[in-house]
Parts: sequence; structure tokens; C-alpha cells
Amino acid sequence: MPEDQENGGFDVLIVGAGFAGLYALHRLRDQMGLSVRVIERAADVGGVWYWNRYPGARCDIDSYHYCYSFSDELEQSWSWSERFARQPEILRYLEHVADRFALRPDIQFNTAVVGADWDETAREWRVRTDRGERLSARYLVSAVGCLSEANIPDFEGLNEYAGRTWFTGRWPHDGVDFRGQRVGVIGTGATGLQIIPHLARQAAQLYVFQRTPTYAAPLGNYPLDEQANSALKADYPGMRQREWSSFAGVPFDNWQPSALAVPEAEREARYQQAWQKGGFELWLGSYMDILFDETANRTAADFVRRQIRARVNDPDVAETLCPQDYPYGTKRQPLEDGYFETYNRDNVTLVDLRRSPLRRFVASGIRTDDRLYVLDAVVFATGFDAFTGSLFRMDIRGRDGLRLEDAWAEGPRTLLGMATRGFPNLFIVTGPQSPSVLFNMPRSIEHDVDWIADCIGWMGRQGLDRIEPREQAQTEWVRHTDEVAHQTLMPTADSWYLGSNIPGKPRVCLVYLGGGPAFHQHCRDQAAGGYAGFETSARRTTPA
Ligand code: FAD
Ligand code: N01
Repeated sequence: MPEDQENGGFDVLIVGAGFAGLYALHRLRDQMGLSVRVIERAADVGGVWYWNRYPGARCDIDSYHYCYSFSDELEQSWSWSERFARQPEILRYLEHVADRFALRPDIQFNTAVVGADWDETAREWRVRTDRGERLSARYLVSAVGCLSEANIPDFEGLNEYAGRTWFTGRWPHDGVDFRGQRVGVIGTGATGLQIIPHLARQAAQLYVFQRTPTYAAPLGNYPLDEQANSALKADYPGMRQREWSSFAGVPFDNWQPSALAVPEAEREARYQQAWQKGGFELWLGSYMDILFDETANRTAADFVRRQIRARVNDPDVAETLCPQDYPYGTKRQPLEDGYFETYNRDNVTLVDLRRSPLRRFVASGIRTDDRLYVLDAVVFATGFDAFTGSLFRMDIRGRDGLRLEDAWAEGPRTLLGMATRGFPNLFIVTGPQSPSVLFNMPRSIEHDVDWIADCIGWMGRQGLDRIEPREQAQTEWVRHTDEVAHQTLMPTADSWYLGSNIPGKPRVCLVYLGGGPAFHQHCRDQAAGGYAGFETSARRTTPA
């Protein structure tokens, strides 16, 4: 597309067409009448659910929570087929949303944003795409997602490997046939746990390369029939209220303060009950102090280890699958469906990289310290460069050419996770230092988009055209986020929450751990106080 007027002068440019970008487009275009363009790298809508098509992919928050709440009609028009929907169903849902609200005409697909520069004189963002276009807009809204930049570690010799390689987050649309193959899979996080049972059923031989074992809990999935859907639809208003008022955006009705305050038998019974219910019940619905207190946490960790040992036949393999060196729940709780039993199959071998580290790839496969694994294919379930990866890839430059990557060299600095000093009129949906992934994401997204839209609306009504956080307010938010994180056990484990999965990334907590309701109150206070934590101005008040 040529560089012309048609591409300039948008009120808002949004990057990304997943849950966040789709809702932001609807909110800003249809409810506020702004001119909006969405730029999306993929060929269609869906974000995470467009890219992660690997077998076994599904949500870990109940489908009826893991969907939009902004439209009654939408809620009533969609029925979920399972408690935890599979990727194709979630993608169909997002496509349905795009159709229902006629979103696609304002989304430019197959286009990546590769540069964004703040023009102080024009008070506009100048955005470049990988198709050579230039677009401009008064506001830039990043909806690039927390988990959209792949992490494929820099394994020595990878380019010499002659077999096929696959990354779960870029899975081919027509699937992969592993029948008859010797397959290796690297990674045992939430993704690895979902795909491994499927690979085991297809491959001739599966080698699971595990560096860190996982405290997985059962998924507890079941189908939802028409009757169940009718009951859910009738309850949506109440359910949404319960979501908003709960710590993680998913209501649990029996979350008790302390695992240590009850007799052992009662605690065990509660853990068993949570285990049977599945989902995040054990993690975020049993006892609060397992998130804060090491002794309380150990009771849950011991419980999970006992469940693993009971399900894996070979005691050595079971022990290798039992996490020992980090507290329960300090990485995102992966949910599994037959994962541990997979290791009872004859065609599955668990390779303990702690005992024998992965040395390098060679043409025929993977060499560890003690042997060579000959492999026809390797699947990388190695996660993401969370939060900052996709933001930095856009080469965002703010005031005086300041690069976002430089401004955040020692870790992200934001106000409420949605804005950052030095980058006027840039808003980030579910950015670092917001609850984001530790709240039910569609609720996090709706919250942030609404807050950003309200702020843009307020700017217009006040005749203002420039906004950025004040230094002091931002410093206070960064300090508060860090302080809250250190009241929990979360920083004691290595994980993408801390950025520690990426070599060289600053080790700071990327998520606000004070819970959704507290965060939302901070945001409401900021708006009610006339956005006092922000510097705002209008062009007419700025010297030429
Ligand atoms: P995304 O869905 O990641 O969309 C971002 C979009 O931005 C992508 O389409 C990407 O192509 C595009 N983009 C990025 N950079 C550029 C660029 N430079 N130019 C143009 N386009 C760009 N959360 C939950 O709460 N519950 C769950 O059950 C759950 N399951 C998950 C399962 C998987 C496999 C993964 C990876 C994450 C899951 N999450 C879950 C977290 C997930 O990130 C959110 O739930 C949600 O999908 C995020 O939506 P989003 O629109 O913010 O970002
Ligand atoms: O990524 P991860 P993920 N050598 O970072 C290993 C969401 N999600 O894609 O722990 C060897 O958690 C790494 O090992 P270690 C959810 O929020 C949800 O699985 O670093 N191994 C780890 O085992 C989730 O938390 C669902 O020692 C290496 C794995 O790769 C988030 O996405 C499904 C390695 C990466 O685990 C990310 O999950 C999927 C190396 N060099 C995703 N580098 C649902 O269920 C990395 N690993 C909804």
C-alpha cells in the first residue's frame, strides 16, 4: 500500500487482533465513534488461538469465564461444548465475535508493526509496517499479548539438525503427522503437558526432555450439554459479578485463609476435593496462605507429589516427575489430562536434563551428557518471551527517540501496566505490572480496554491531546508492584512471570500480584482523581 493520506490521521492504531485487539476495536470504533485501524501479523483474528494449534491446546479457565462479558447478546448467542474448550472452538468463538461486530474491515492482516516513533511536534505516533507502509495516529494501543513472542532457546548445533522442528506457538494449520517417527519434545510447562499425551499416542517413540518438573493438577474437564448452557446463560450477570470481585477473576466458593489453621485430616480432605474438582481449585481456591507461607505451601506441594507418585508406575520416573526445588504454585499451575499416565507407556521415555544436561543438537538428533537421542522430529514447547518480547519487537521510540527497550533495560516501568513515561499516548493492554495473566484474561482485557477508552474519551472532552505518566506516580507503582510480589512466594521460583526463562532478561516480577479487585480500585482512583498520576496537556499550551 502506498504512503498516502489514507493511511494517516487515525484516532487510534491498535496492534494485535486477539481477545484484546478485537474488543478494543469494537469499544473505540463502535461505542466512541473514533477512527481505528488494527494491524495484525496473522492472516486472521484470534491471537494466541490463531497461533497455538498444537494437539491438546485448550484453555485452563472454564470456557464460560474465558470469554467476553461486554455484550449480553454475544453471551446468549454462544454455547460452549466443554468446561475447558479446545483451541478450535475458542478460535471459532473469536471469529464469531469478529463477524458479529463486523470487525474485519478495520483490521489489516498479514502485516507486522516494525517501528513506532512518537512525533512530539505533530503529537502523533508514526508507525511502520513490514510491508513498507507508514501510518499515523493520535494514540497507539498495544494489544500484542503477554504470550505471543516465541522463545526458542539458542541451542548449540540446532542449525545442523537434519530432522523436522516444530514450535507449538506456530503450529501448522493442517497439523503434523508423527506416525512412525522418533520424536523429541523439549519443555514441560503448560504447553508441554497438553501436547505430550497426544504425541505419545502418535509417535513410534517419544522422548520428553525435562529440565524442571511441574506441579500439575487435573483439568477436570466435562462436556456441557444444552441444559448446562441454558443454566450458565441464565446466570451470566451474577457470574460476571462474582468474577470481578474475585482475586483471580475466577470465583471459588471455598477459599479459606490458612492451610495451617485446620487439622491435617480436614486439610487433606479439602485438597482431595479441590483435586477432584480440577482447574485452579487447588491453586487459587483452597487455602490462601499456600501463596505466601512456605510451611503452608509445603502441605500442598507434598499433596501434589503424592498424587504424581500414585499415578506413575516406575518409582524412579515418578521421582523425576516430582518437583522438589521450588514451591507449589509459583509457576502458573499447569492442568493435565492423562499426562502422568503417559509415562506408563512403553513408547515414552523421560529424559532428565538435570541428571544429564542437553549438550547440543547434531544432524541426527540431540546429544545429552550421557547419550545421543536419534530423532526424526523435535517439538519445542519452550514458551515465550513474555510481556516485553512482542513490545520490544515493535521498536517503539518515544520522546527524544528514547527506545522502549532502553527505558526498560532494568525491567519494565509502568503506571498501572497500561502506560509508561517517555512514551506519550501509548497504551498497553494487560502490560507488565498489571494483573493480566493472573486474572481471568478476558476480564483483564475488558478492564484495561475500558479504562484506556475512558481515558481517551476524557482527554477529548478536556481538549487535551497528550498524556504520559508522571515520574513519581510511575516510580510508586513499580515499587508497589515489587513490594506486593515479595509478599508472596512467587519470586522464589524461576519462571516467565519473573522473566527468568530468557537469558539476560532482568529478573523482576512482571505481574501485579495484589489481585484484580485491588488493581481495579487503583485504576478507578486514578480516573476519579482526574488522572493525577499523569501529565496531560493540549497543543495550544505547548510552546512552538
Ligand atoms: P494475543 O492473543 O497474544 O494476541 C496478540 C496478537 O498480536 C497476535 O495475534 C499477534 O500476532 C499480534 N502481534 C504481536 N506483535 C505484532 C506486531 N508487531 N505487529 C502486528 N501484530 C502483532 N489466559 C487465560 O486467562 N486463560 C487461559 O485459559 C489461557 N490459555 C492460554 C493458552 C495458551 C496456549 C497461551 C499461549 C496463552 C493462554 N492464556 C490464557 C493467556 C493468553 O495470552 C490470553 O488469554 C489471551 O488470549 C491474550 O489475548 P491478547 O489479545 O491480549 O493477546
Ligand atoms: O511455557 P513455559 P509454556 N532447555 O515457559 C522448558 C500459557 N499456556 O508455553 O522450567 C530445556 O511455562 C522449560 O524448562 P524450565 C500459560 O499461562 C496456557 O508451557 O525453564 N528446557 C519449561 O519446561 C503458561 O504458563 C495453557 O526448566 C527448556 C518449558 O520449556 C504459558 O502459556 C497452555 C529450555 C517452557 O514452559 C507458557 O507456557 C499453554 C532449555 N533451554 C500455555 N528453555 C493452558 O493450559 C525452556 N525450557 C491454558
